[in-house]
Amino acid sequence: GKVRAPTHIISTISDDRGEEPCYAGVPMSSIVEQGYGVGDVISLLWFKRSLPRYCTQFIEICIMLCADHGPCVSGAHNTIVTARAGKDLVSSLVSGLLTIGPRFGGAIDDAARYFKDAYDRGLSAYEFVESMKKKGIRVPGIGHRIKRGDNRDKRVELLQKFARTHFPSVKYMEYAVQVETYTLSKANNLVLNVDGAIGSLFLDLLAGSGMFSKQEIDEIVEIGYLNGLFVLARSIGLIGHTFDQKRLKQPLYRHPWEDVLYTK
Ligand code: Q5B
Repeated sequence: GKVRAPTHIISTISDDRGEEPCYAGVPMSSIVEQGYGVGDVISLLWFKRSLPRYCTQFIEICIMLCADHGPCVSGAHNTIVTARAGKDLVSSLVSGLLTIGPRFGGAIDDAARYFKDAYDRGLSAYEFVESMKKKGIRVPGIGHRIKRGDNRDKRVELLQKFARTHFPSVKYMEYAVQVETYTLSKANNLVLNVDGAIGSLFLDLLAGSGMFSKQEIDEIVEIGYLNGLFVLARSIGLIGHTFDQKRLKQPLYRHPWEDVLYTK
């Protein structure tokens, strides 16, 4: 009989060999003709399944809300400096993307991991926060440079409002709110931030939609899919900042001496 040569790559999310490309088995014509959106495409290519409308809408809201947060955040700053150094679009974009990490925008996966672990183990907010403090770990998804207890992040409120209206359960998000209530009693800047809101609410989406087994949820949380939402979203804004600087013909950036503390 025929002997199949071993392949060097295994791929399960898309196929371009036929008359039209397919995402997780769904042909491109269906995607276009049935009015799929970006949330549906993310569902197919990341989660390999079609998710209910409220889930894809939630994904799209995350993308829209995280697309940009002004020129002063780490990512936009890097992109602006790079664009002003005369670099091309891709260089300017990746220079901004490279700042995404545990402090800036890339705390979503860890927020999901820690909130899930603490909630599933039945820890009170007090026990969770104090145990993190003992380990010297900042609570991912908590804290912001400019948002405060008396100046909440509107993005977080919008995500919470949507989920409270459409999700079957928001138990992880309510737990994150309990954590926030406790951290706010310690310091006014320790609010639930956009990373923490998305991390906790995505746990609710995974657990409440009935579309994922327990094993699949554990794998998604362990691999860390969710920072991808911020990376994807913020790319939109970083590309915008690149075009903005080029359009404005901004010169090479040099940081002013007065803003540096020169010391021995
Ligand atoms: N403290 C975000 O810190 C920030 C604590 C904490 C316990 C915490 C910090 C943090 C976890 C990571 C996280 C996502 C670095 C943030 C984002 C997207 C963005 C960005 C934008 C956008 C801010 C002062 C005191 C210290 C600390 C304590 C702080 N955070 N304790 N758990 N989580 N959070 N990142 O203001 O006793 O004085 O030593 O790492 O979730 O990135 O808009 O800017 O869309 O672009 O620099 O929204 O919270 O505060 O470092 O001076 O700390 O609070 O231990 O205590 P700050 P620090 P002490 S959303």
